[in-house]
This record gives sequence, structure tokens and C-alpha cells, in this order.
Amino acid sequence: MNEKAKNILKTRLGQEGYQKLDRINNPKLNQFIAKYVELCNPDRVFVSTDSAEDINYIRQSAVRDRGEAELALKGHTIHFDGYYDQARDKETTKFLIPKGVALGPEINSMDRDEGLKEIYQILKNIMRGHELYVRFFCLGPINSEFTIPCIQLTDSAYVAHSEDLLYRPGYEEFKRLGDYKQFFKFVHSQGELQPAGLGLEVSKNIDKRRIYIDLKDETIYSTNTQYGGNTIGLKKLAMRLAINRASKEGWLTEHMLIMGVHGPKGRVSYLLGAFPSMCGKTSTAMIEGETIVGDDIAYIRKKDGEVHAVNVERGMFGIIQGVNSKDDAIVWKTLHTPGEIIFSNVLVTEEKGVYWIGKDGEAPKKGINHSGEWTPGKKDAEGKEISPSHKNARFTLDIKHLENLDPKLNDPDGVMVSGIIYGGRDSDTLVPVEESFSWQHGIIIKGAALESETTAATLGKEGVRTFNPMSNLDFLSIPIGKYVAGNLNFGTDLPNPPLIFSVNYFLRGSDGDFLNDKYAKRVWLKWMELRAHKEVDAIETPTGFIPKYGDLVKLFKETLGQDYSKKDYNMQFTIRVPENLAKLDRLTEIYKTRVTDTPPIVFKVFEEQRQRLIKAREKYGDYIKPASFV
Ligand code: SPV
Ligand code: MN
Repeated sequence: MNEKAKNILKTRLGQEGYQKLDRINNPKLNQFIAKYVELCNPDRVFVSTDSAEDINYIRQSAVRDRGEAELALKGHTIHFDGYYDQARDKETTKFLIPKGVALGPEINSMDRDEGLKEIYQILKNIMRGHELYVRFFCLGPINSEFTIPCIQLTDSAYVAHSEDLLYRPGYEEFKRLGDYKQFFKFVHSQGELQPAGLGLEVSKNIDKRRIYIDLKDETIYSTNTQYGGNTIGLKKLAMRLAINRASKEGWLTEHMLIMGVHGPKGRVSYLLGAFPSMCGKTSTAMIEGETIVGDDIAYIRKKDGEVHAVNVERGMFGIIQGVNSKDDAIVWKTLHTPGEIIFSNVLVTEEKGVYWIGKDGEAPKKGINHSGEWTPGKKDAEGKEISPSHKNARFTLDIKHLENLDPKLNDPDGVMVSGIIYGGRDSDTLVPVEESFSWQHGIIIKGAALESETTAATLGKEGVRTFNPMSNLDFLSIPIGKYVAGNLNFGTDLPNPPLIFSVNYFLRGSDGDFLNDKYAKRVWLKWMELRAHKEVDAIETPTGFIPKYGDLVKLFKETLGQDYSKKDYNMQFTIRVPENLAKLDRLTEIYKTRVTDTPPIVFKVFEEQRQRLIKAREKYGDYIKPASFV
């Protein structure tokens, strides 16, 4: 370490803090910390090890710093984000790219030098009056091929506390690694604060909200925001760095759940699932009767010809809207048990209980939420009615508290992957579950062609299909074509690549009603598990393999105790040729115009699917019942 950095650390960290860093003895790490302590200029610096004492200090600081307030149940706290700081900010999230590098028109980026200049200006003295927390964590299980050590600097104890619940500790790992250089770095400041409800404080200068990603230096800057998706470095910020690193090293970082699906005779098969936000990802991962490894982010590597995946996280930052005692019994129970849980942007009642949209029971007549004092009918500055909880309100907890936790969560080898699922919100095109013909067909037709319809819950018009390859578009740090090519290449040399499926929980009939109830997904999972072991046959259609009626009858009975009618089967599994052709047209256009480096094989596979559909239409018409293909 150079003398200057050493002096900064010695004078600003105090003896104890300095010694904690000294025990790691990593010059690059020290340099990084010294640089941002000097620039951000906090009043105090706390260096946290993995010790219970240090972690407790962070937890208490979150309350003292007004980032969290205690609720009635022991260990439960509430956090508010500012009224205009409730979600990931796509507009000011940018990649800083050196001259001559291009990420393509779909990925928000700016000149690296300009971006760094701007962010340094914003960071200058930004932590005056604040305490800076220095945290060490690991992405992925500790001491494994998957592990990526990270350092987080933040002046939000709420962020540091959330990370304790969501990630594995990293101080001891840094100590073990010594002079290691490949760690991810995050600098976050909430900036100046202003009062919110319950004596909490929220970021004030939202106009100076920036999330800048420097791929070259594997560093991310986040300022003037608190919402987890913008600030929790190891979550979606690290995911962007990891996609870039994985692409260089030949593995994958995906926006995927990992779950154990329980098959016959005690067999457990692991499936991954990619779904855009609010399309059933967490509810699938938490499905009754199965076990959860993770609900958001997976690292995927090849090992001796098999595919293995780990949950990058160990906690859950889950959407709370709609969680009720019947459909989400396990989360419901956990949310009503004392223990460490951070609720964000829900309504807090007079008794210091919480309410969210879709919770059992009646909505309270008043309370305090992200807009301050709340009563029904309250409107915001734009005249829009404020709901009791925000639609993106969340709970943060360590998944060790969940009864359905899979025992392999921390296995350094991860779990062996049998199948990959892609699902979006699609009212009229894809059947409820379908297996692709091959890895290549699956990556292209199911993954790269993933679309999802906007809902009333997002801004803008309802029912507009948005393109979201592998549900990863928001996080791509490499050009889309290169990313698709990376996924394709990953599977080419595997003797038995995982099967690739699509699911569609949102298919509607001609009357506009959903064709499935929400419990049917349990059956689709069981069918996919059996397919992975070649234990059921399937029907080959122009778009992929679909289940046979008899197998579903059996699975509906076994899994749900329900009868499954031929009429339902025919409606759900009719191949809708015009809609499938229209989808291929849309996607071909997108990959021609909005993606600059589409691998030619994508167009070839689209065209082959088109030809199969046209041929089938000539024989059987526009809407083809499964029996035609038997
Ligand atoms: C998502 O939106 O996909 C999330 C929440 O998992 S966030 O942390 O905001 O990304
Ligand atoms: Mn997510």
C-alpha cells in the first residue's frame, strides 16, 4: 500500500478499523477504501468483520441512522424508500464504456471518462455527516469455484443490514485470499436525507440519482437512492458485473430461480427458471411440495459434462403484494414469526403491525407508508391515488427461516441442473408447458424469444408485449447477440444438456378468462421432472414437445387431487398457429433491427419453426388440437 493510502486509513478508520483491514493485508483493497473515504468524506468509518458483534452493530445502526424502525414483532423492522424511489431506475443506470466499445442500442451506456468525472463530482463530500460502513461479502457459496468476493462501501446501514440477510459473509474469505485482486467493488451513498414517516429518512436529491457501472474496473457507483435494486451492491449491480465476467470465462450468470422438484421415490431434480419481474418467479420457487435453493440469481458452470448452478444469494428480497395465508403458507408463516425481517414500503399500523395489498383481512383505515400519513383515497402530487402499500413493496429475509429450504443451498458444487424454464406473461400464444427440441432450439425459441406483457402494475399501456431475452435484458452488460451466443455455446459440448422448457401461466381463452388456475403450475413442474428422466412420453408439435393427456390426468390427480378434463386439455394445449407466426415475425424484426450482432443461427431456427407451423396449418388449420399430432 502506498504511504498516502496508509495515512488516510490510519487517520480515518481508527485503530480498530485499521487493524481489521491490516489482518486482510490486501493492498488493492486498501487503496480502494482509502480512495473513497477521502472522496466521500464520511464523519466516521466502521469496518465490519463477520463477527456477531459487528453485524449487530450494523443492525442497530440501521435503526439509529433512521433507515429502519422497529415493528411490534421482535426482529421485524420497516424501511421506507422515497416516494419517487420505489424501483430500479433504468434511466440513470448506465454502463461506463471506454471509447471504441459499444453495447448496442438496447443497453444504456455513456462515455466512461465523462461518467467517472460526473460521479466523482457527485460523490465528493457526499457522506459528510454520515457513517460509512465497510462490508465484505461473497457471491455464491463460500470456498467454491463459484465464489466471488465483494466489498461494499455504503453510508446506509439499511443497505449493509439487507446484505447481511441476503449474502454470505466475506471478511474471513478476504483474509484467506490475502493479496487477491478479482473482487467486485460497490460504492453507495444515499446522499442528503429528508424526513419520511415514522421518523425515518429518505434520499432527497433524486435528481442526482445515478447508478453507474464501470466494467473495466469492476466497480459500481450508486448515489442518491435507497431502493434495494439500485443500492444493494451484490444484487442486480453485481449481476451486471458477473454477466460480463462470465461471458469472458465461459460460464453463465442468469436471472433465475433454482428449485428442487420432488419426483417419484424420493428423487429430487433441480430446475432453473427465468421469469421477468412479477411473472411468477418467486411463487414458482416457493411452490408447495417442492424445495427452494434460490429465487432470483444463479451462477451456472459446467462440471464433468454436467451443468451445476448455485444461488448467488442466501436470502430473499421478495415482492410482498398478494402474499396471503392460503397461497403462500410458508412465507406467510415466516412473516408472522419473530425474527430478522425488513419490510419495505408497506403500510404500518398504529399497533406497529404491517399491511400490504392482498394480505388476508381488511385494509386498515389509516397508517403510515412511503407517502407519510396515509388514509384511503390519499392522492399524490400528480393526482394519482396512493395505495396502502407500494406494488413493489418487499420483504427481506434470510431463507434459512423458510421451511421449504433445500439442503443444497450452500453446497460448494451447487446443484446439478436437469432443466431450465423460461416463462413470461403471455395471454394468447404459448401453451402452458412445452419442451424444446434441443438446447439450441430452447435457447433461441424459449429464451432469446422471451416476451412478457406489461401489467396494470407497471407504467404505460396494459398488455403490451415487451422483449426480454432470458428475462435478463435489464442486466445485460454485453451486447444482446453476444449474450445469446454465449448461452448457445455453453450447451454445445454437453453430452446431456439440461432440457429447456417454456411455461405460460397467463394463457387466456376466447372469453378472456385464464385457462388455468394458479395451482396448475405444480403439475407442470412434476411433468418437467419426469421428462428430465425420460419417464413420460410427449407429443411432438411444430413448436416443441407437449404433455400427453393421460399423463396430465394422472399428475393432476396425484398432485392436486383434481380431475383434469379433456376439454381443458384441448383448450390449453391447442397450438395457436397465427399467434405463433406473429411472435416469430416480431422477434425476427427485433433481432434484425434492435440487436446489432445477432448470431445467424437465431434466424435459421426462427425460420425452421415458421416452416413447421406453416406446414401444419396447411394440414390442420389455424388452431390445432394435440390429437392431430399423435
Ligand atoms: C427484480 O425486479 O427482478 C428483482 C428486484 O428481483 S430488484 O432488486 O429490484 O431487481
Ligand atoms: Mn429479480
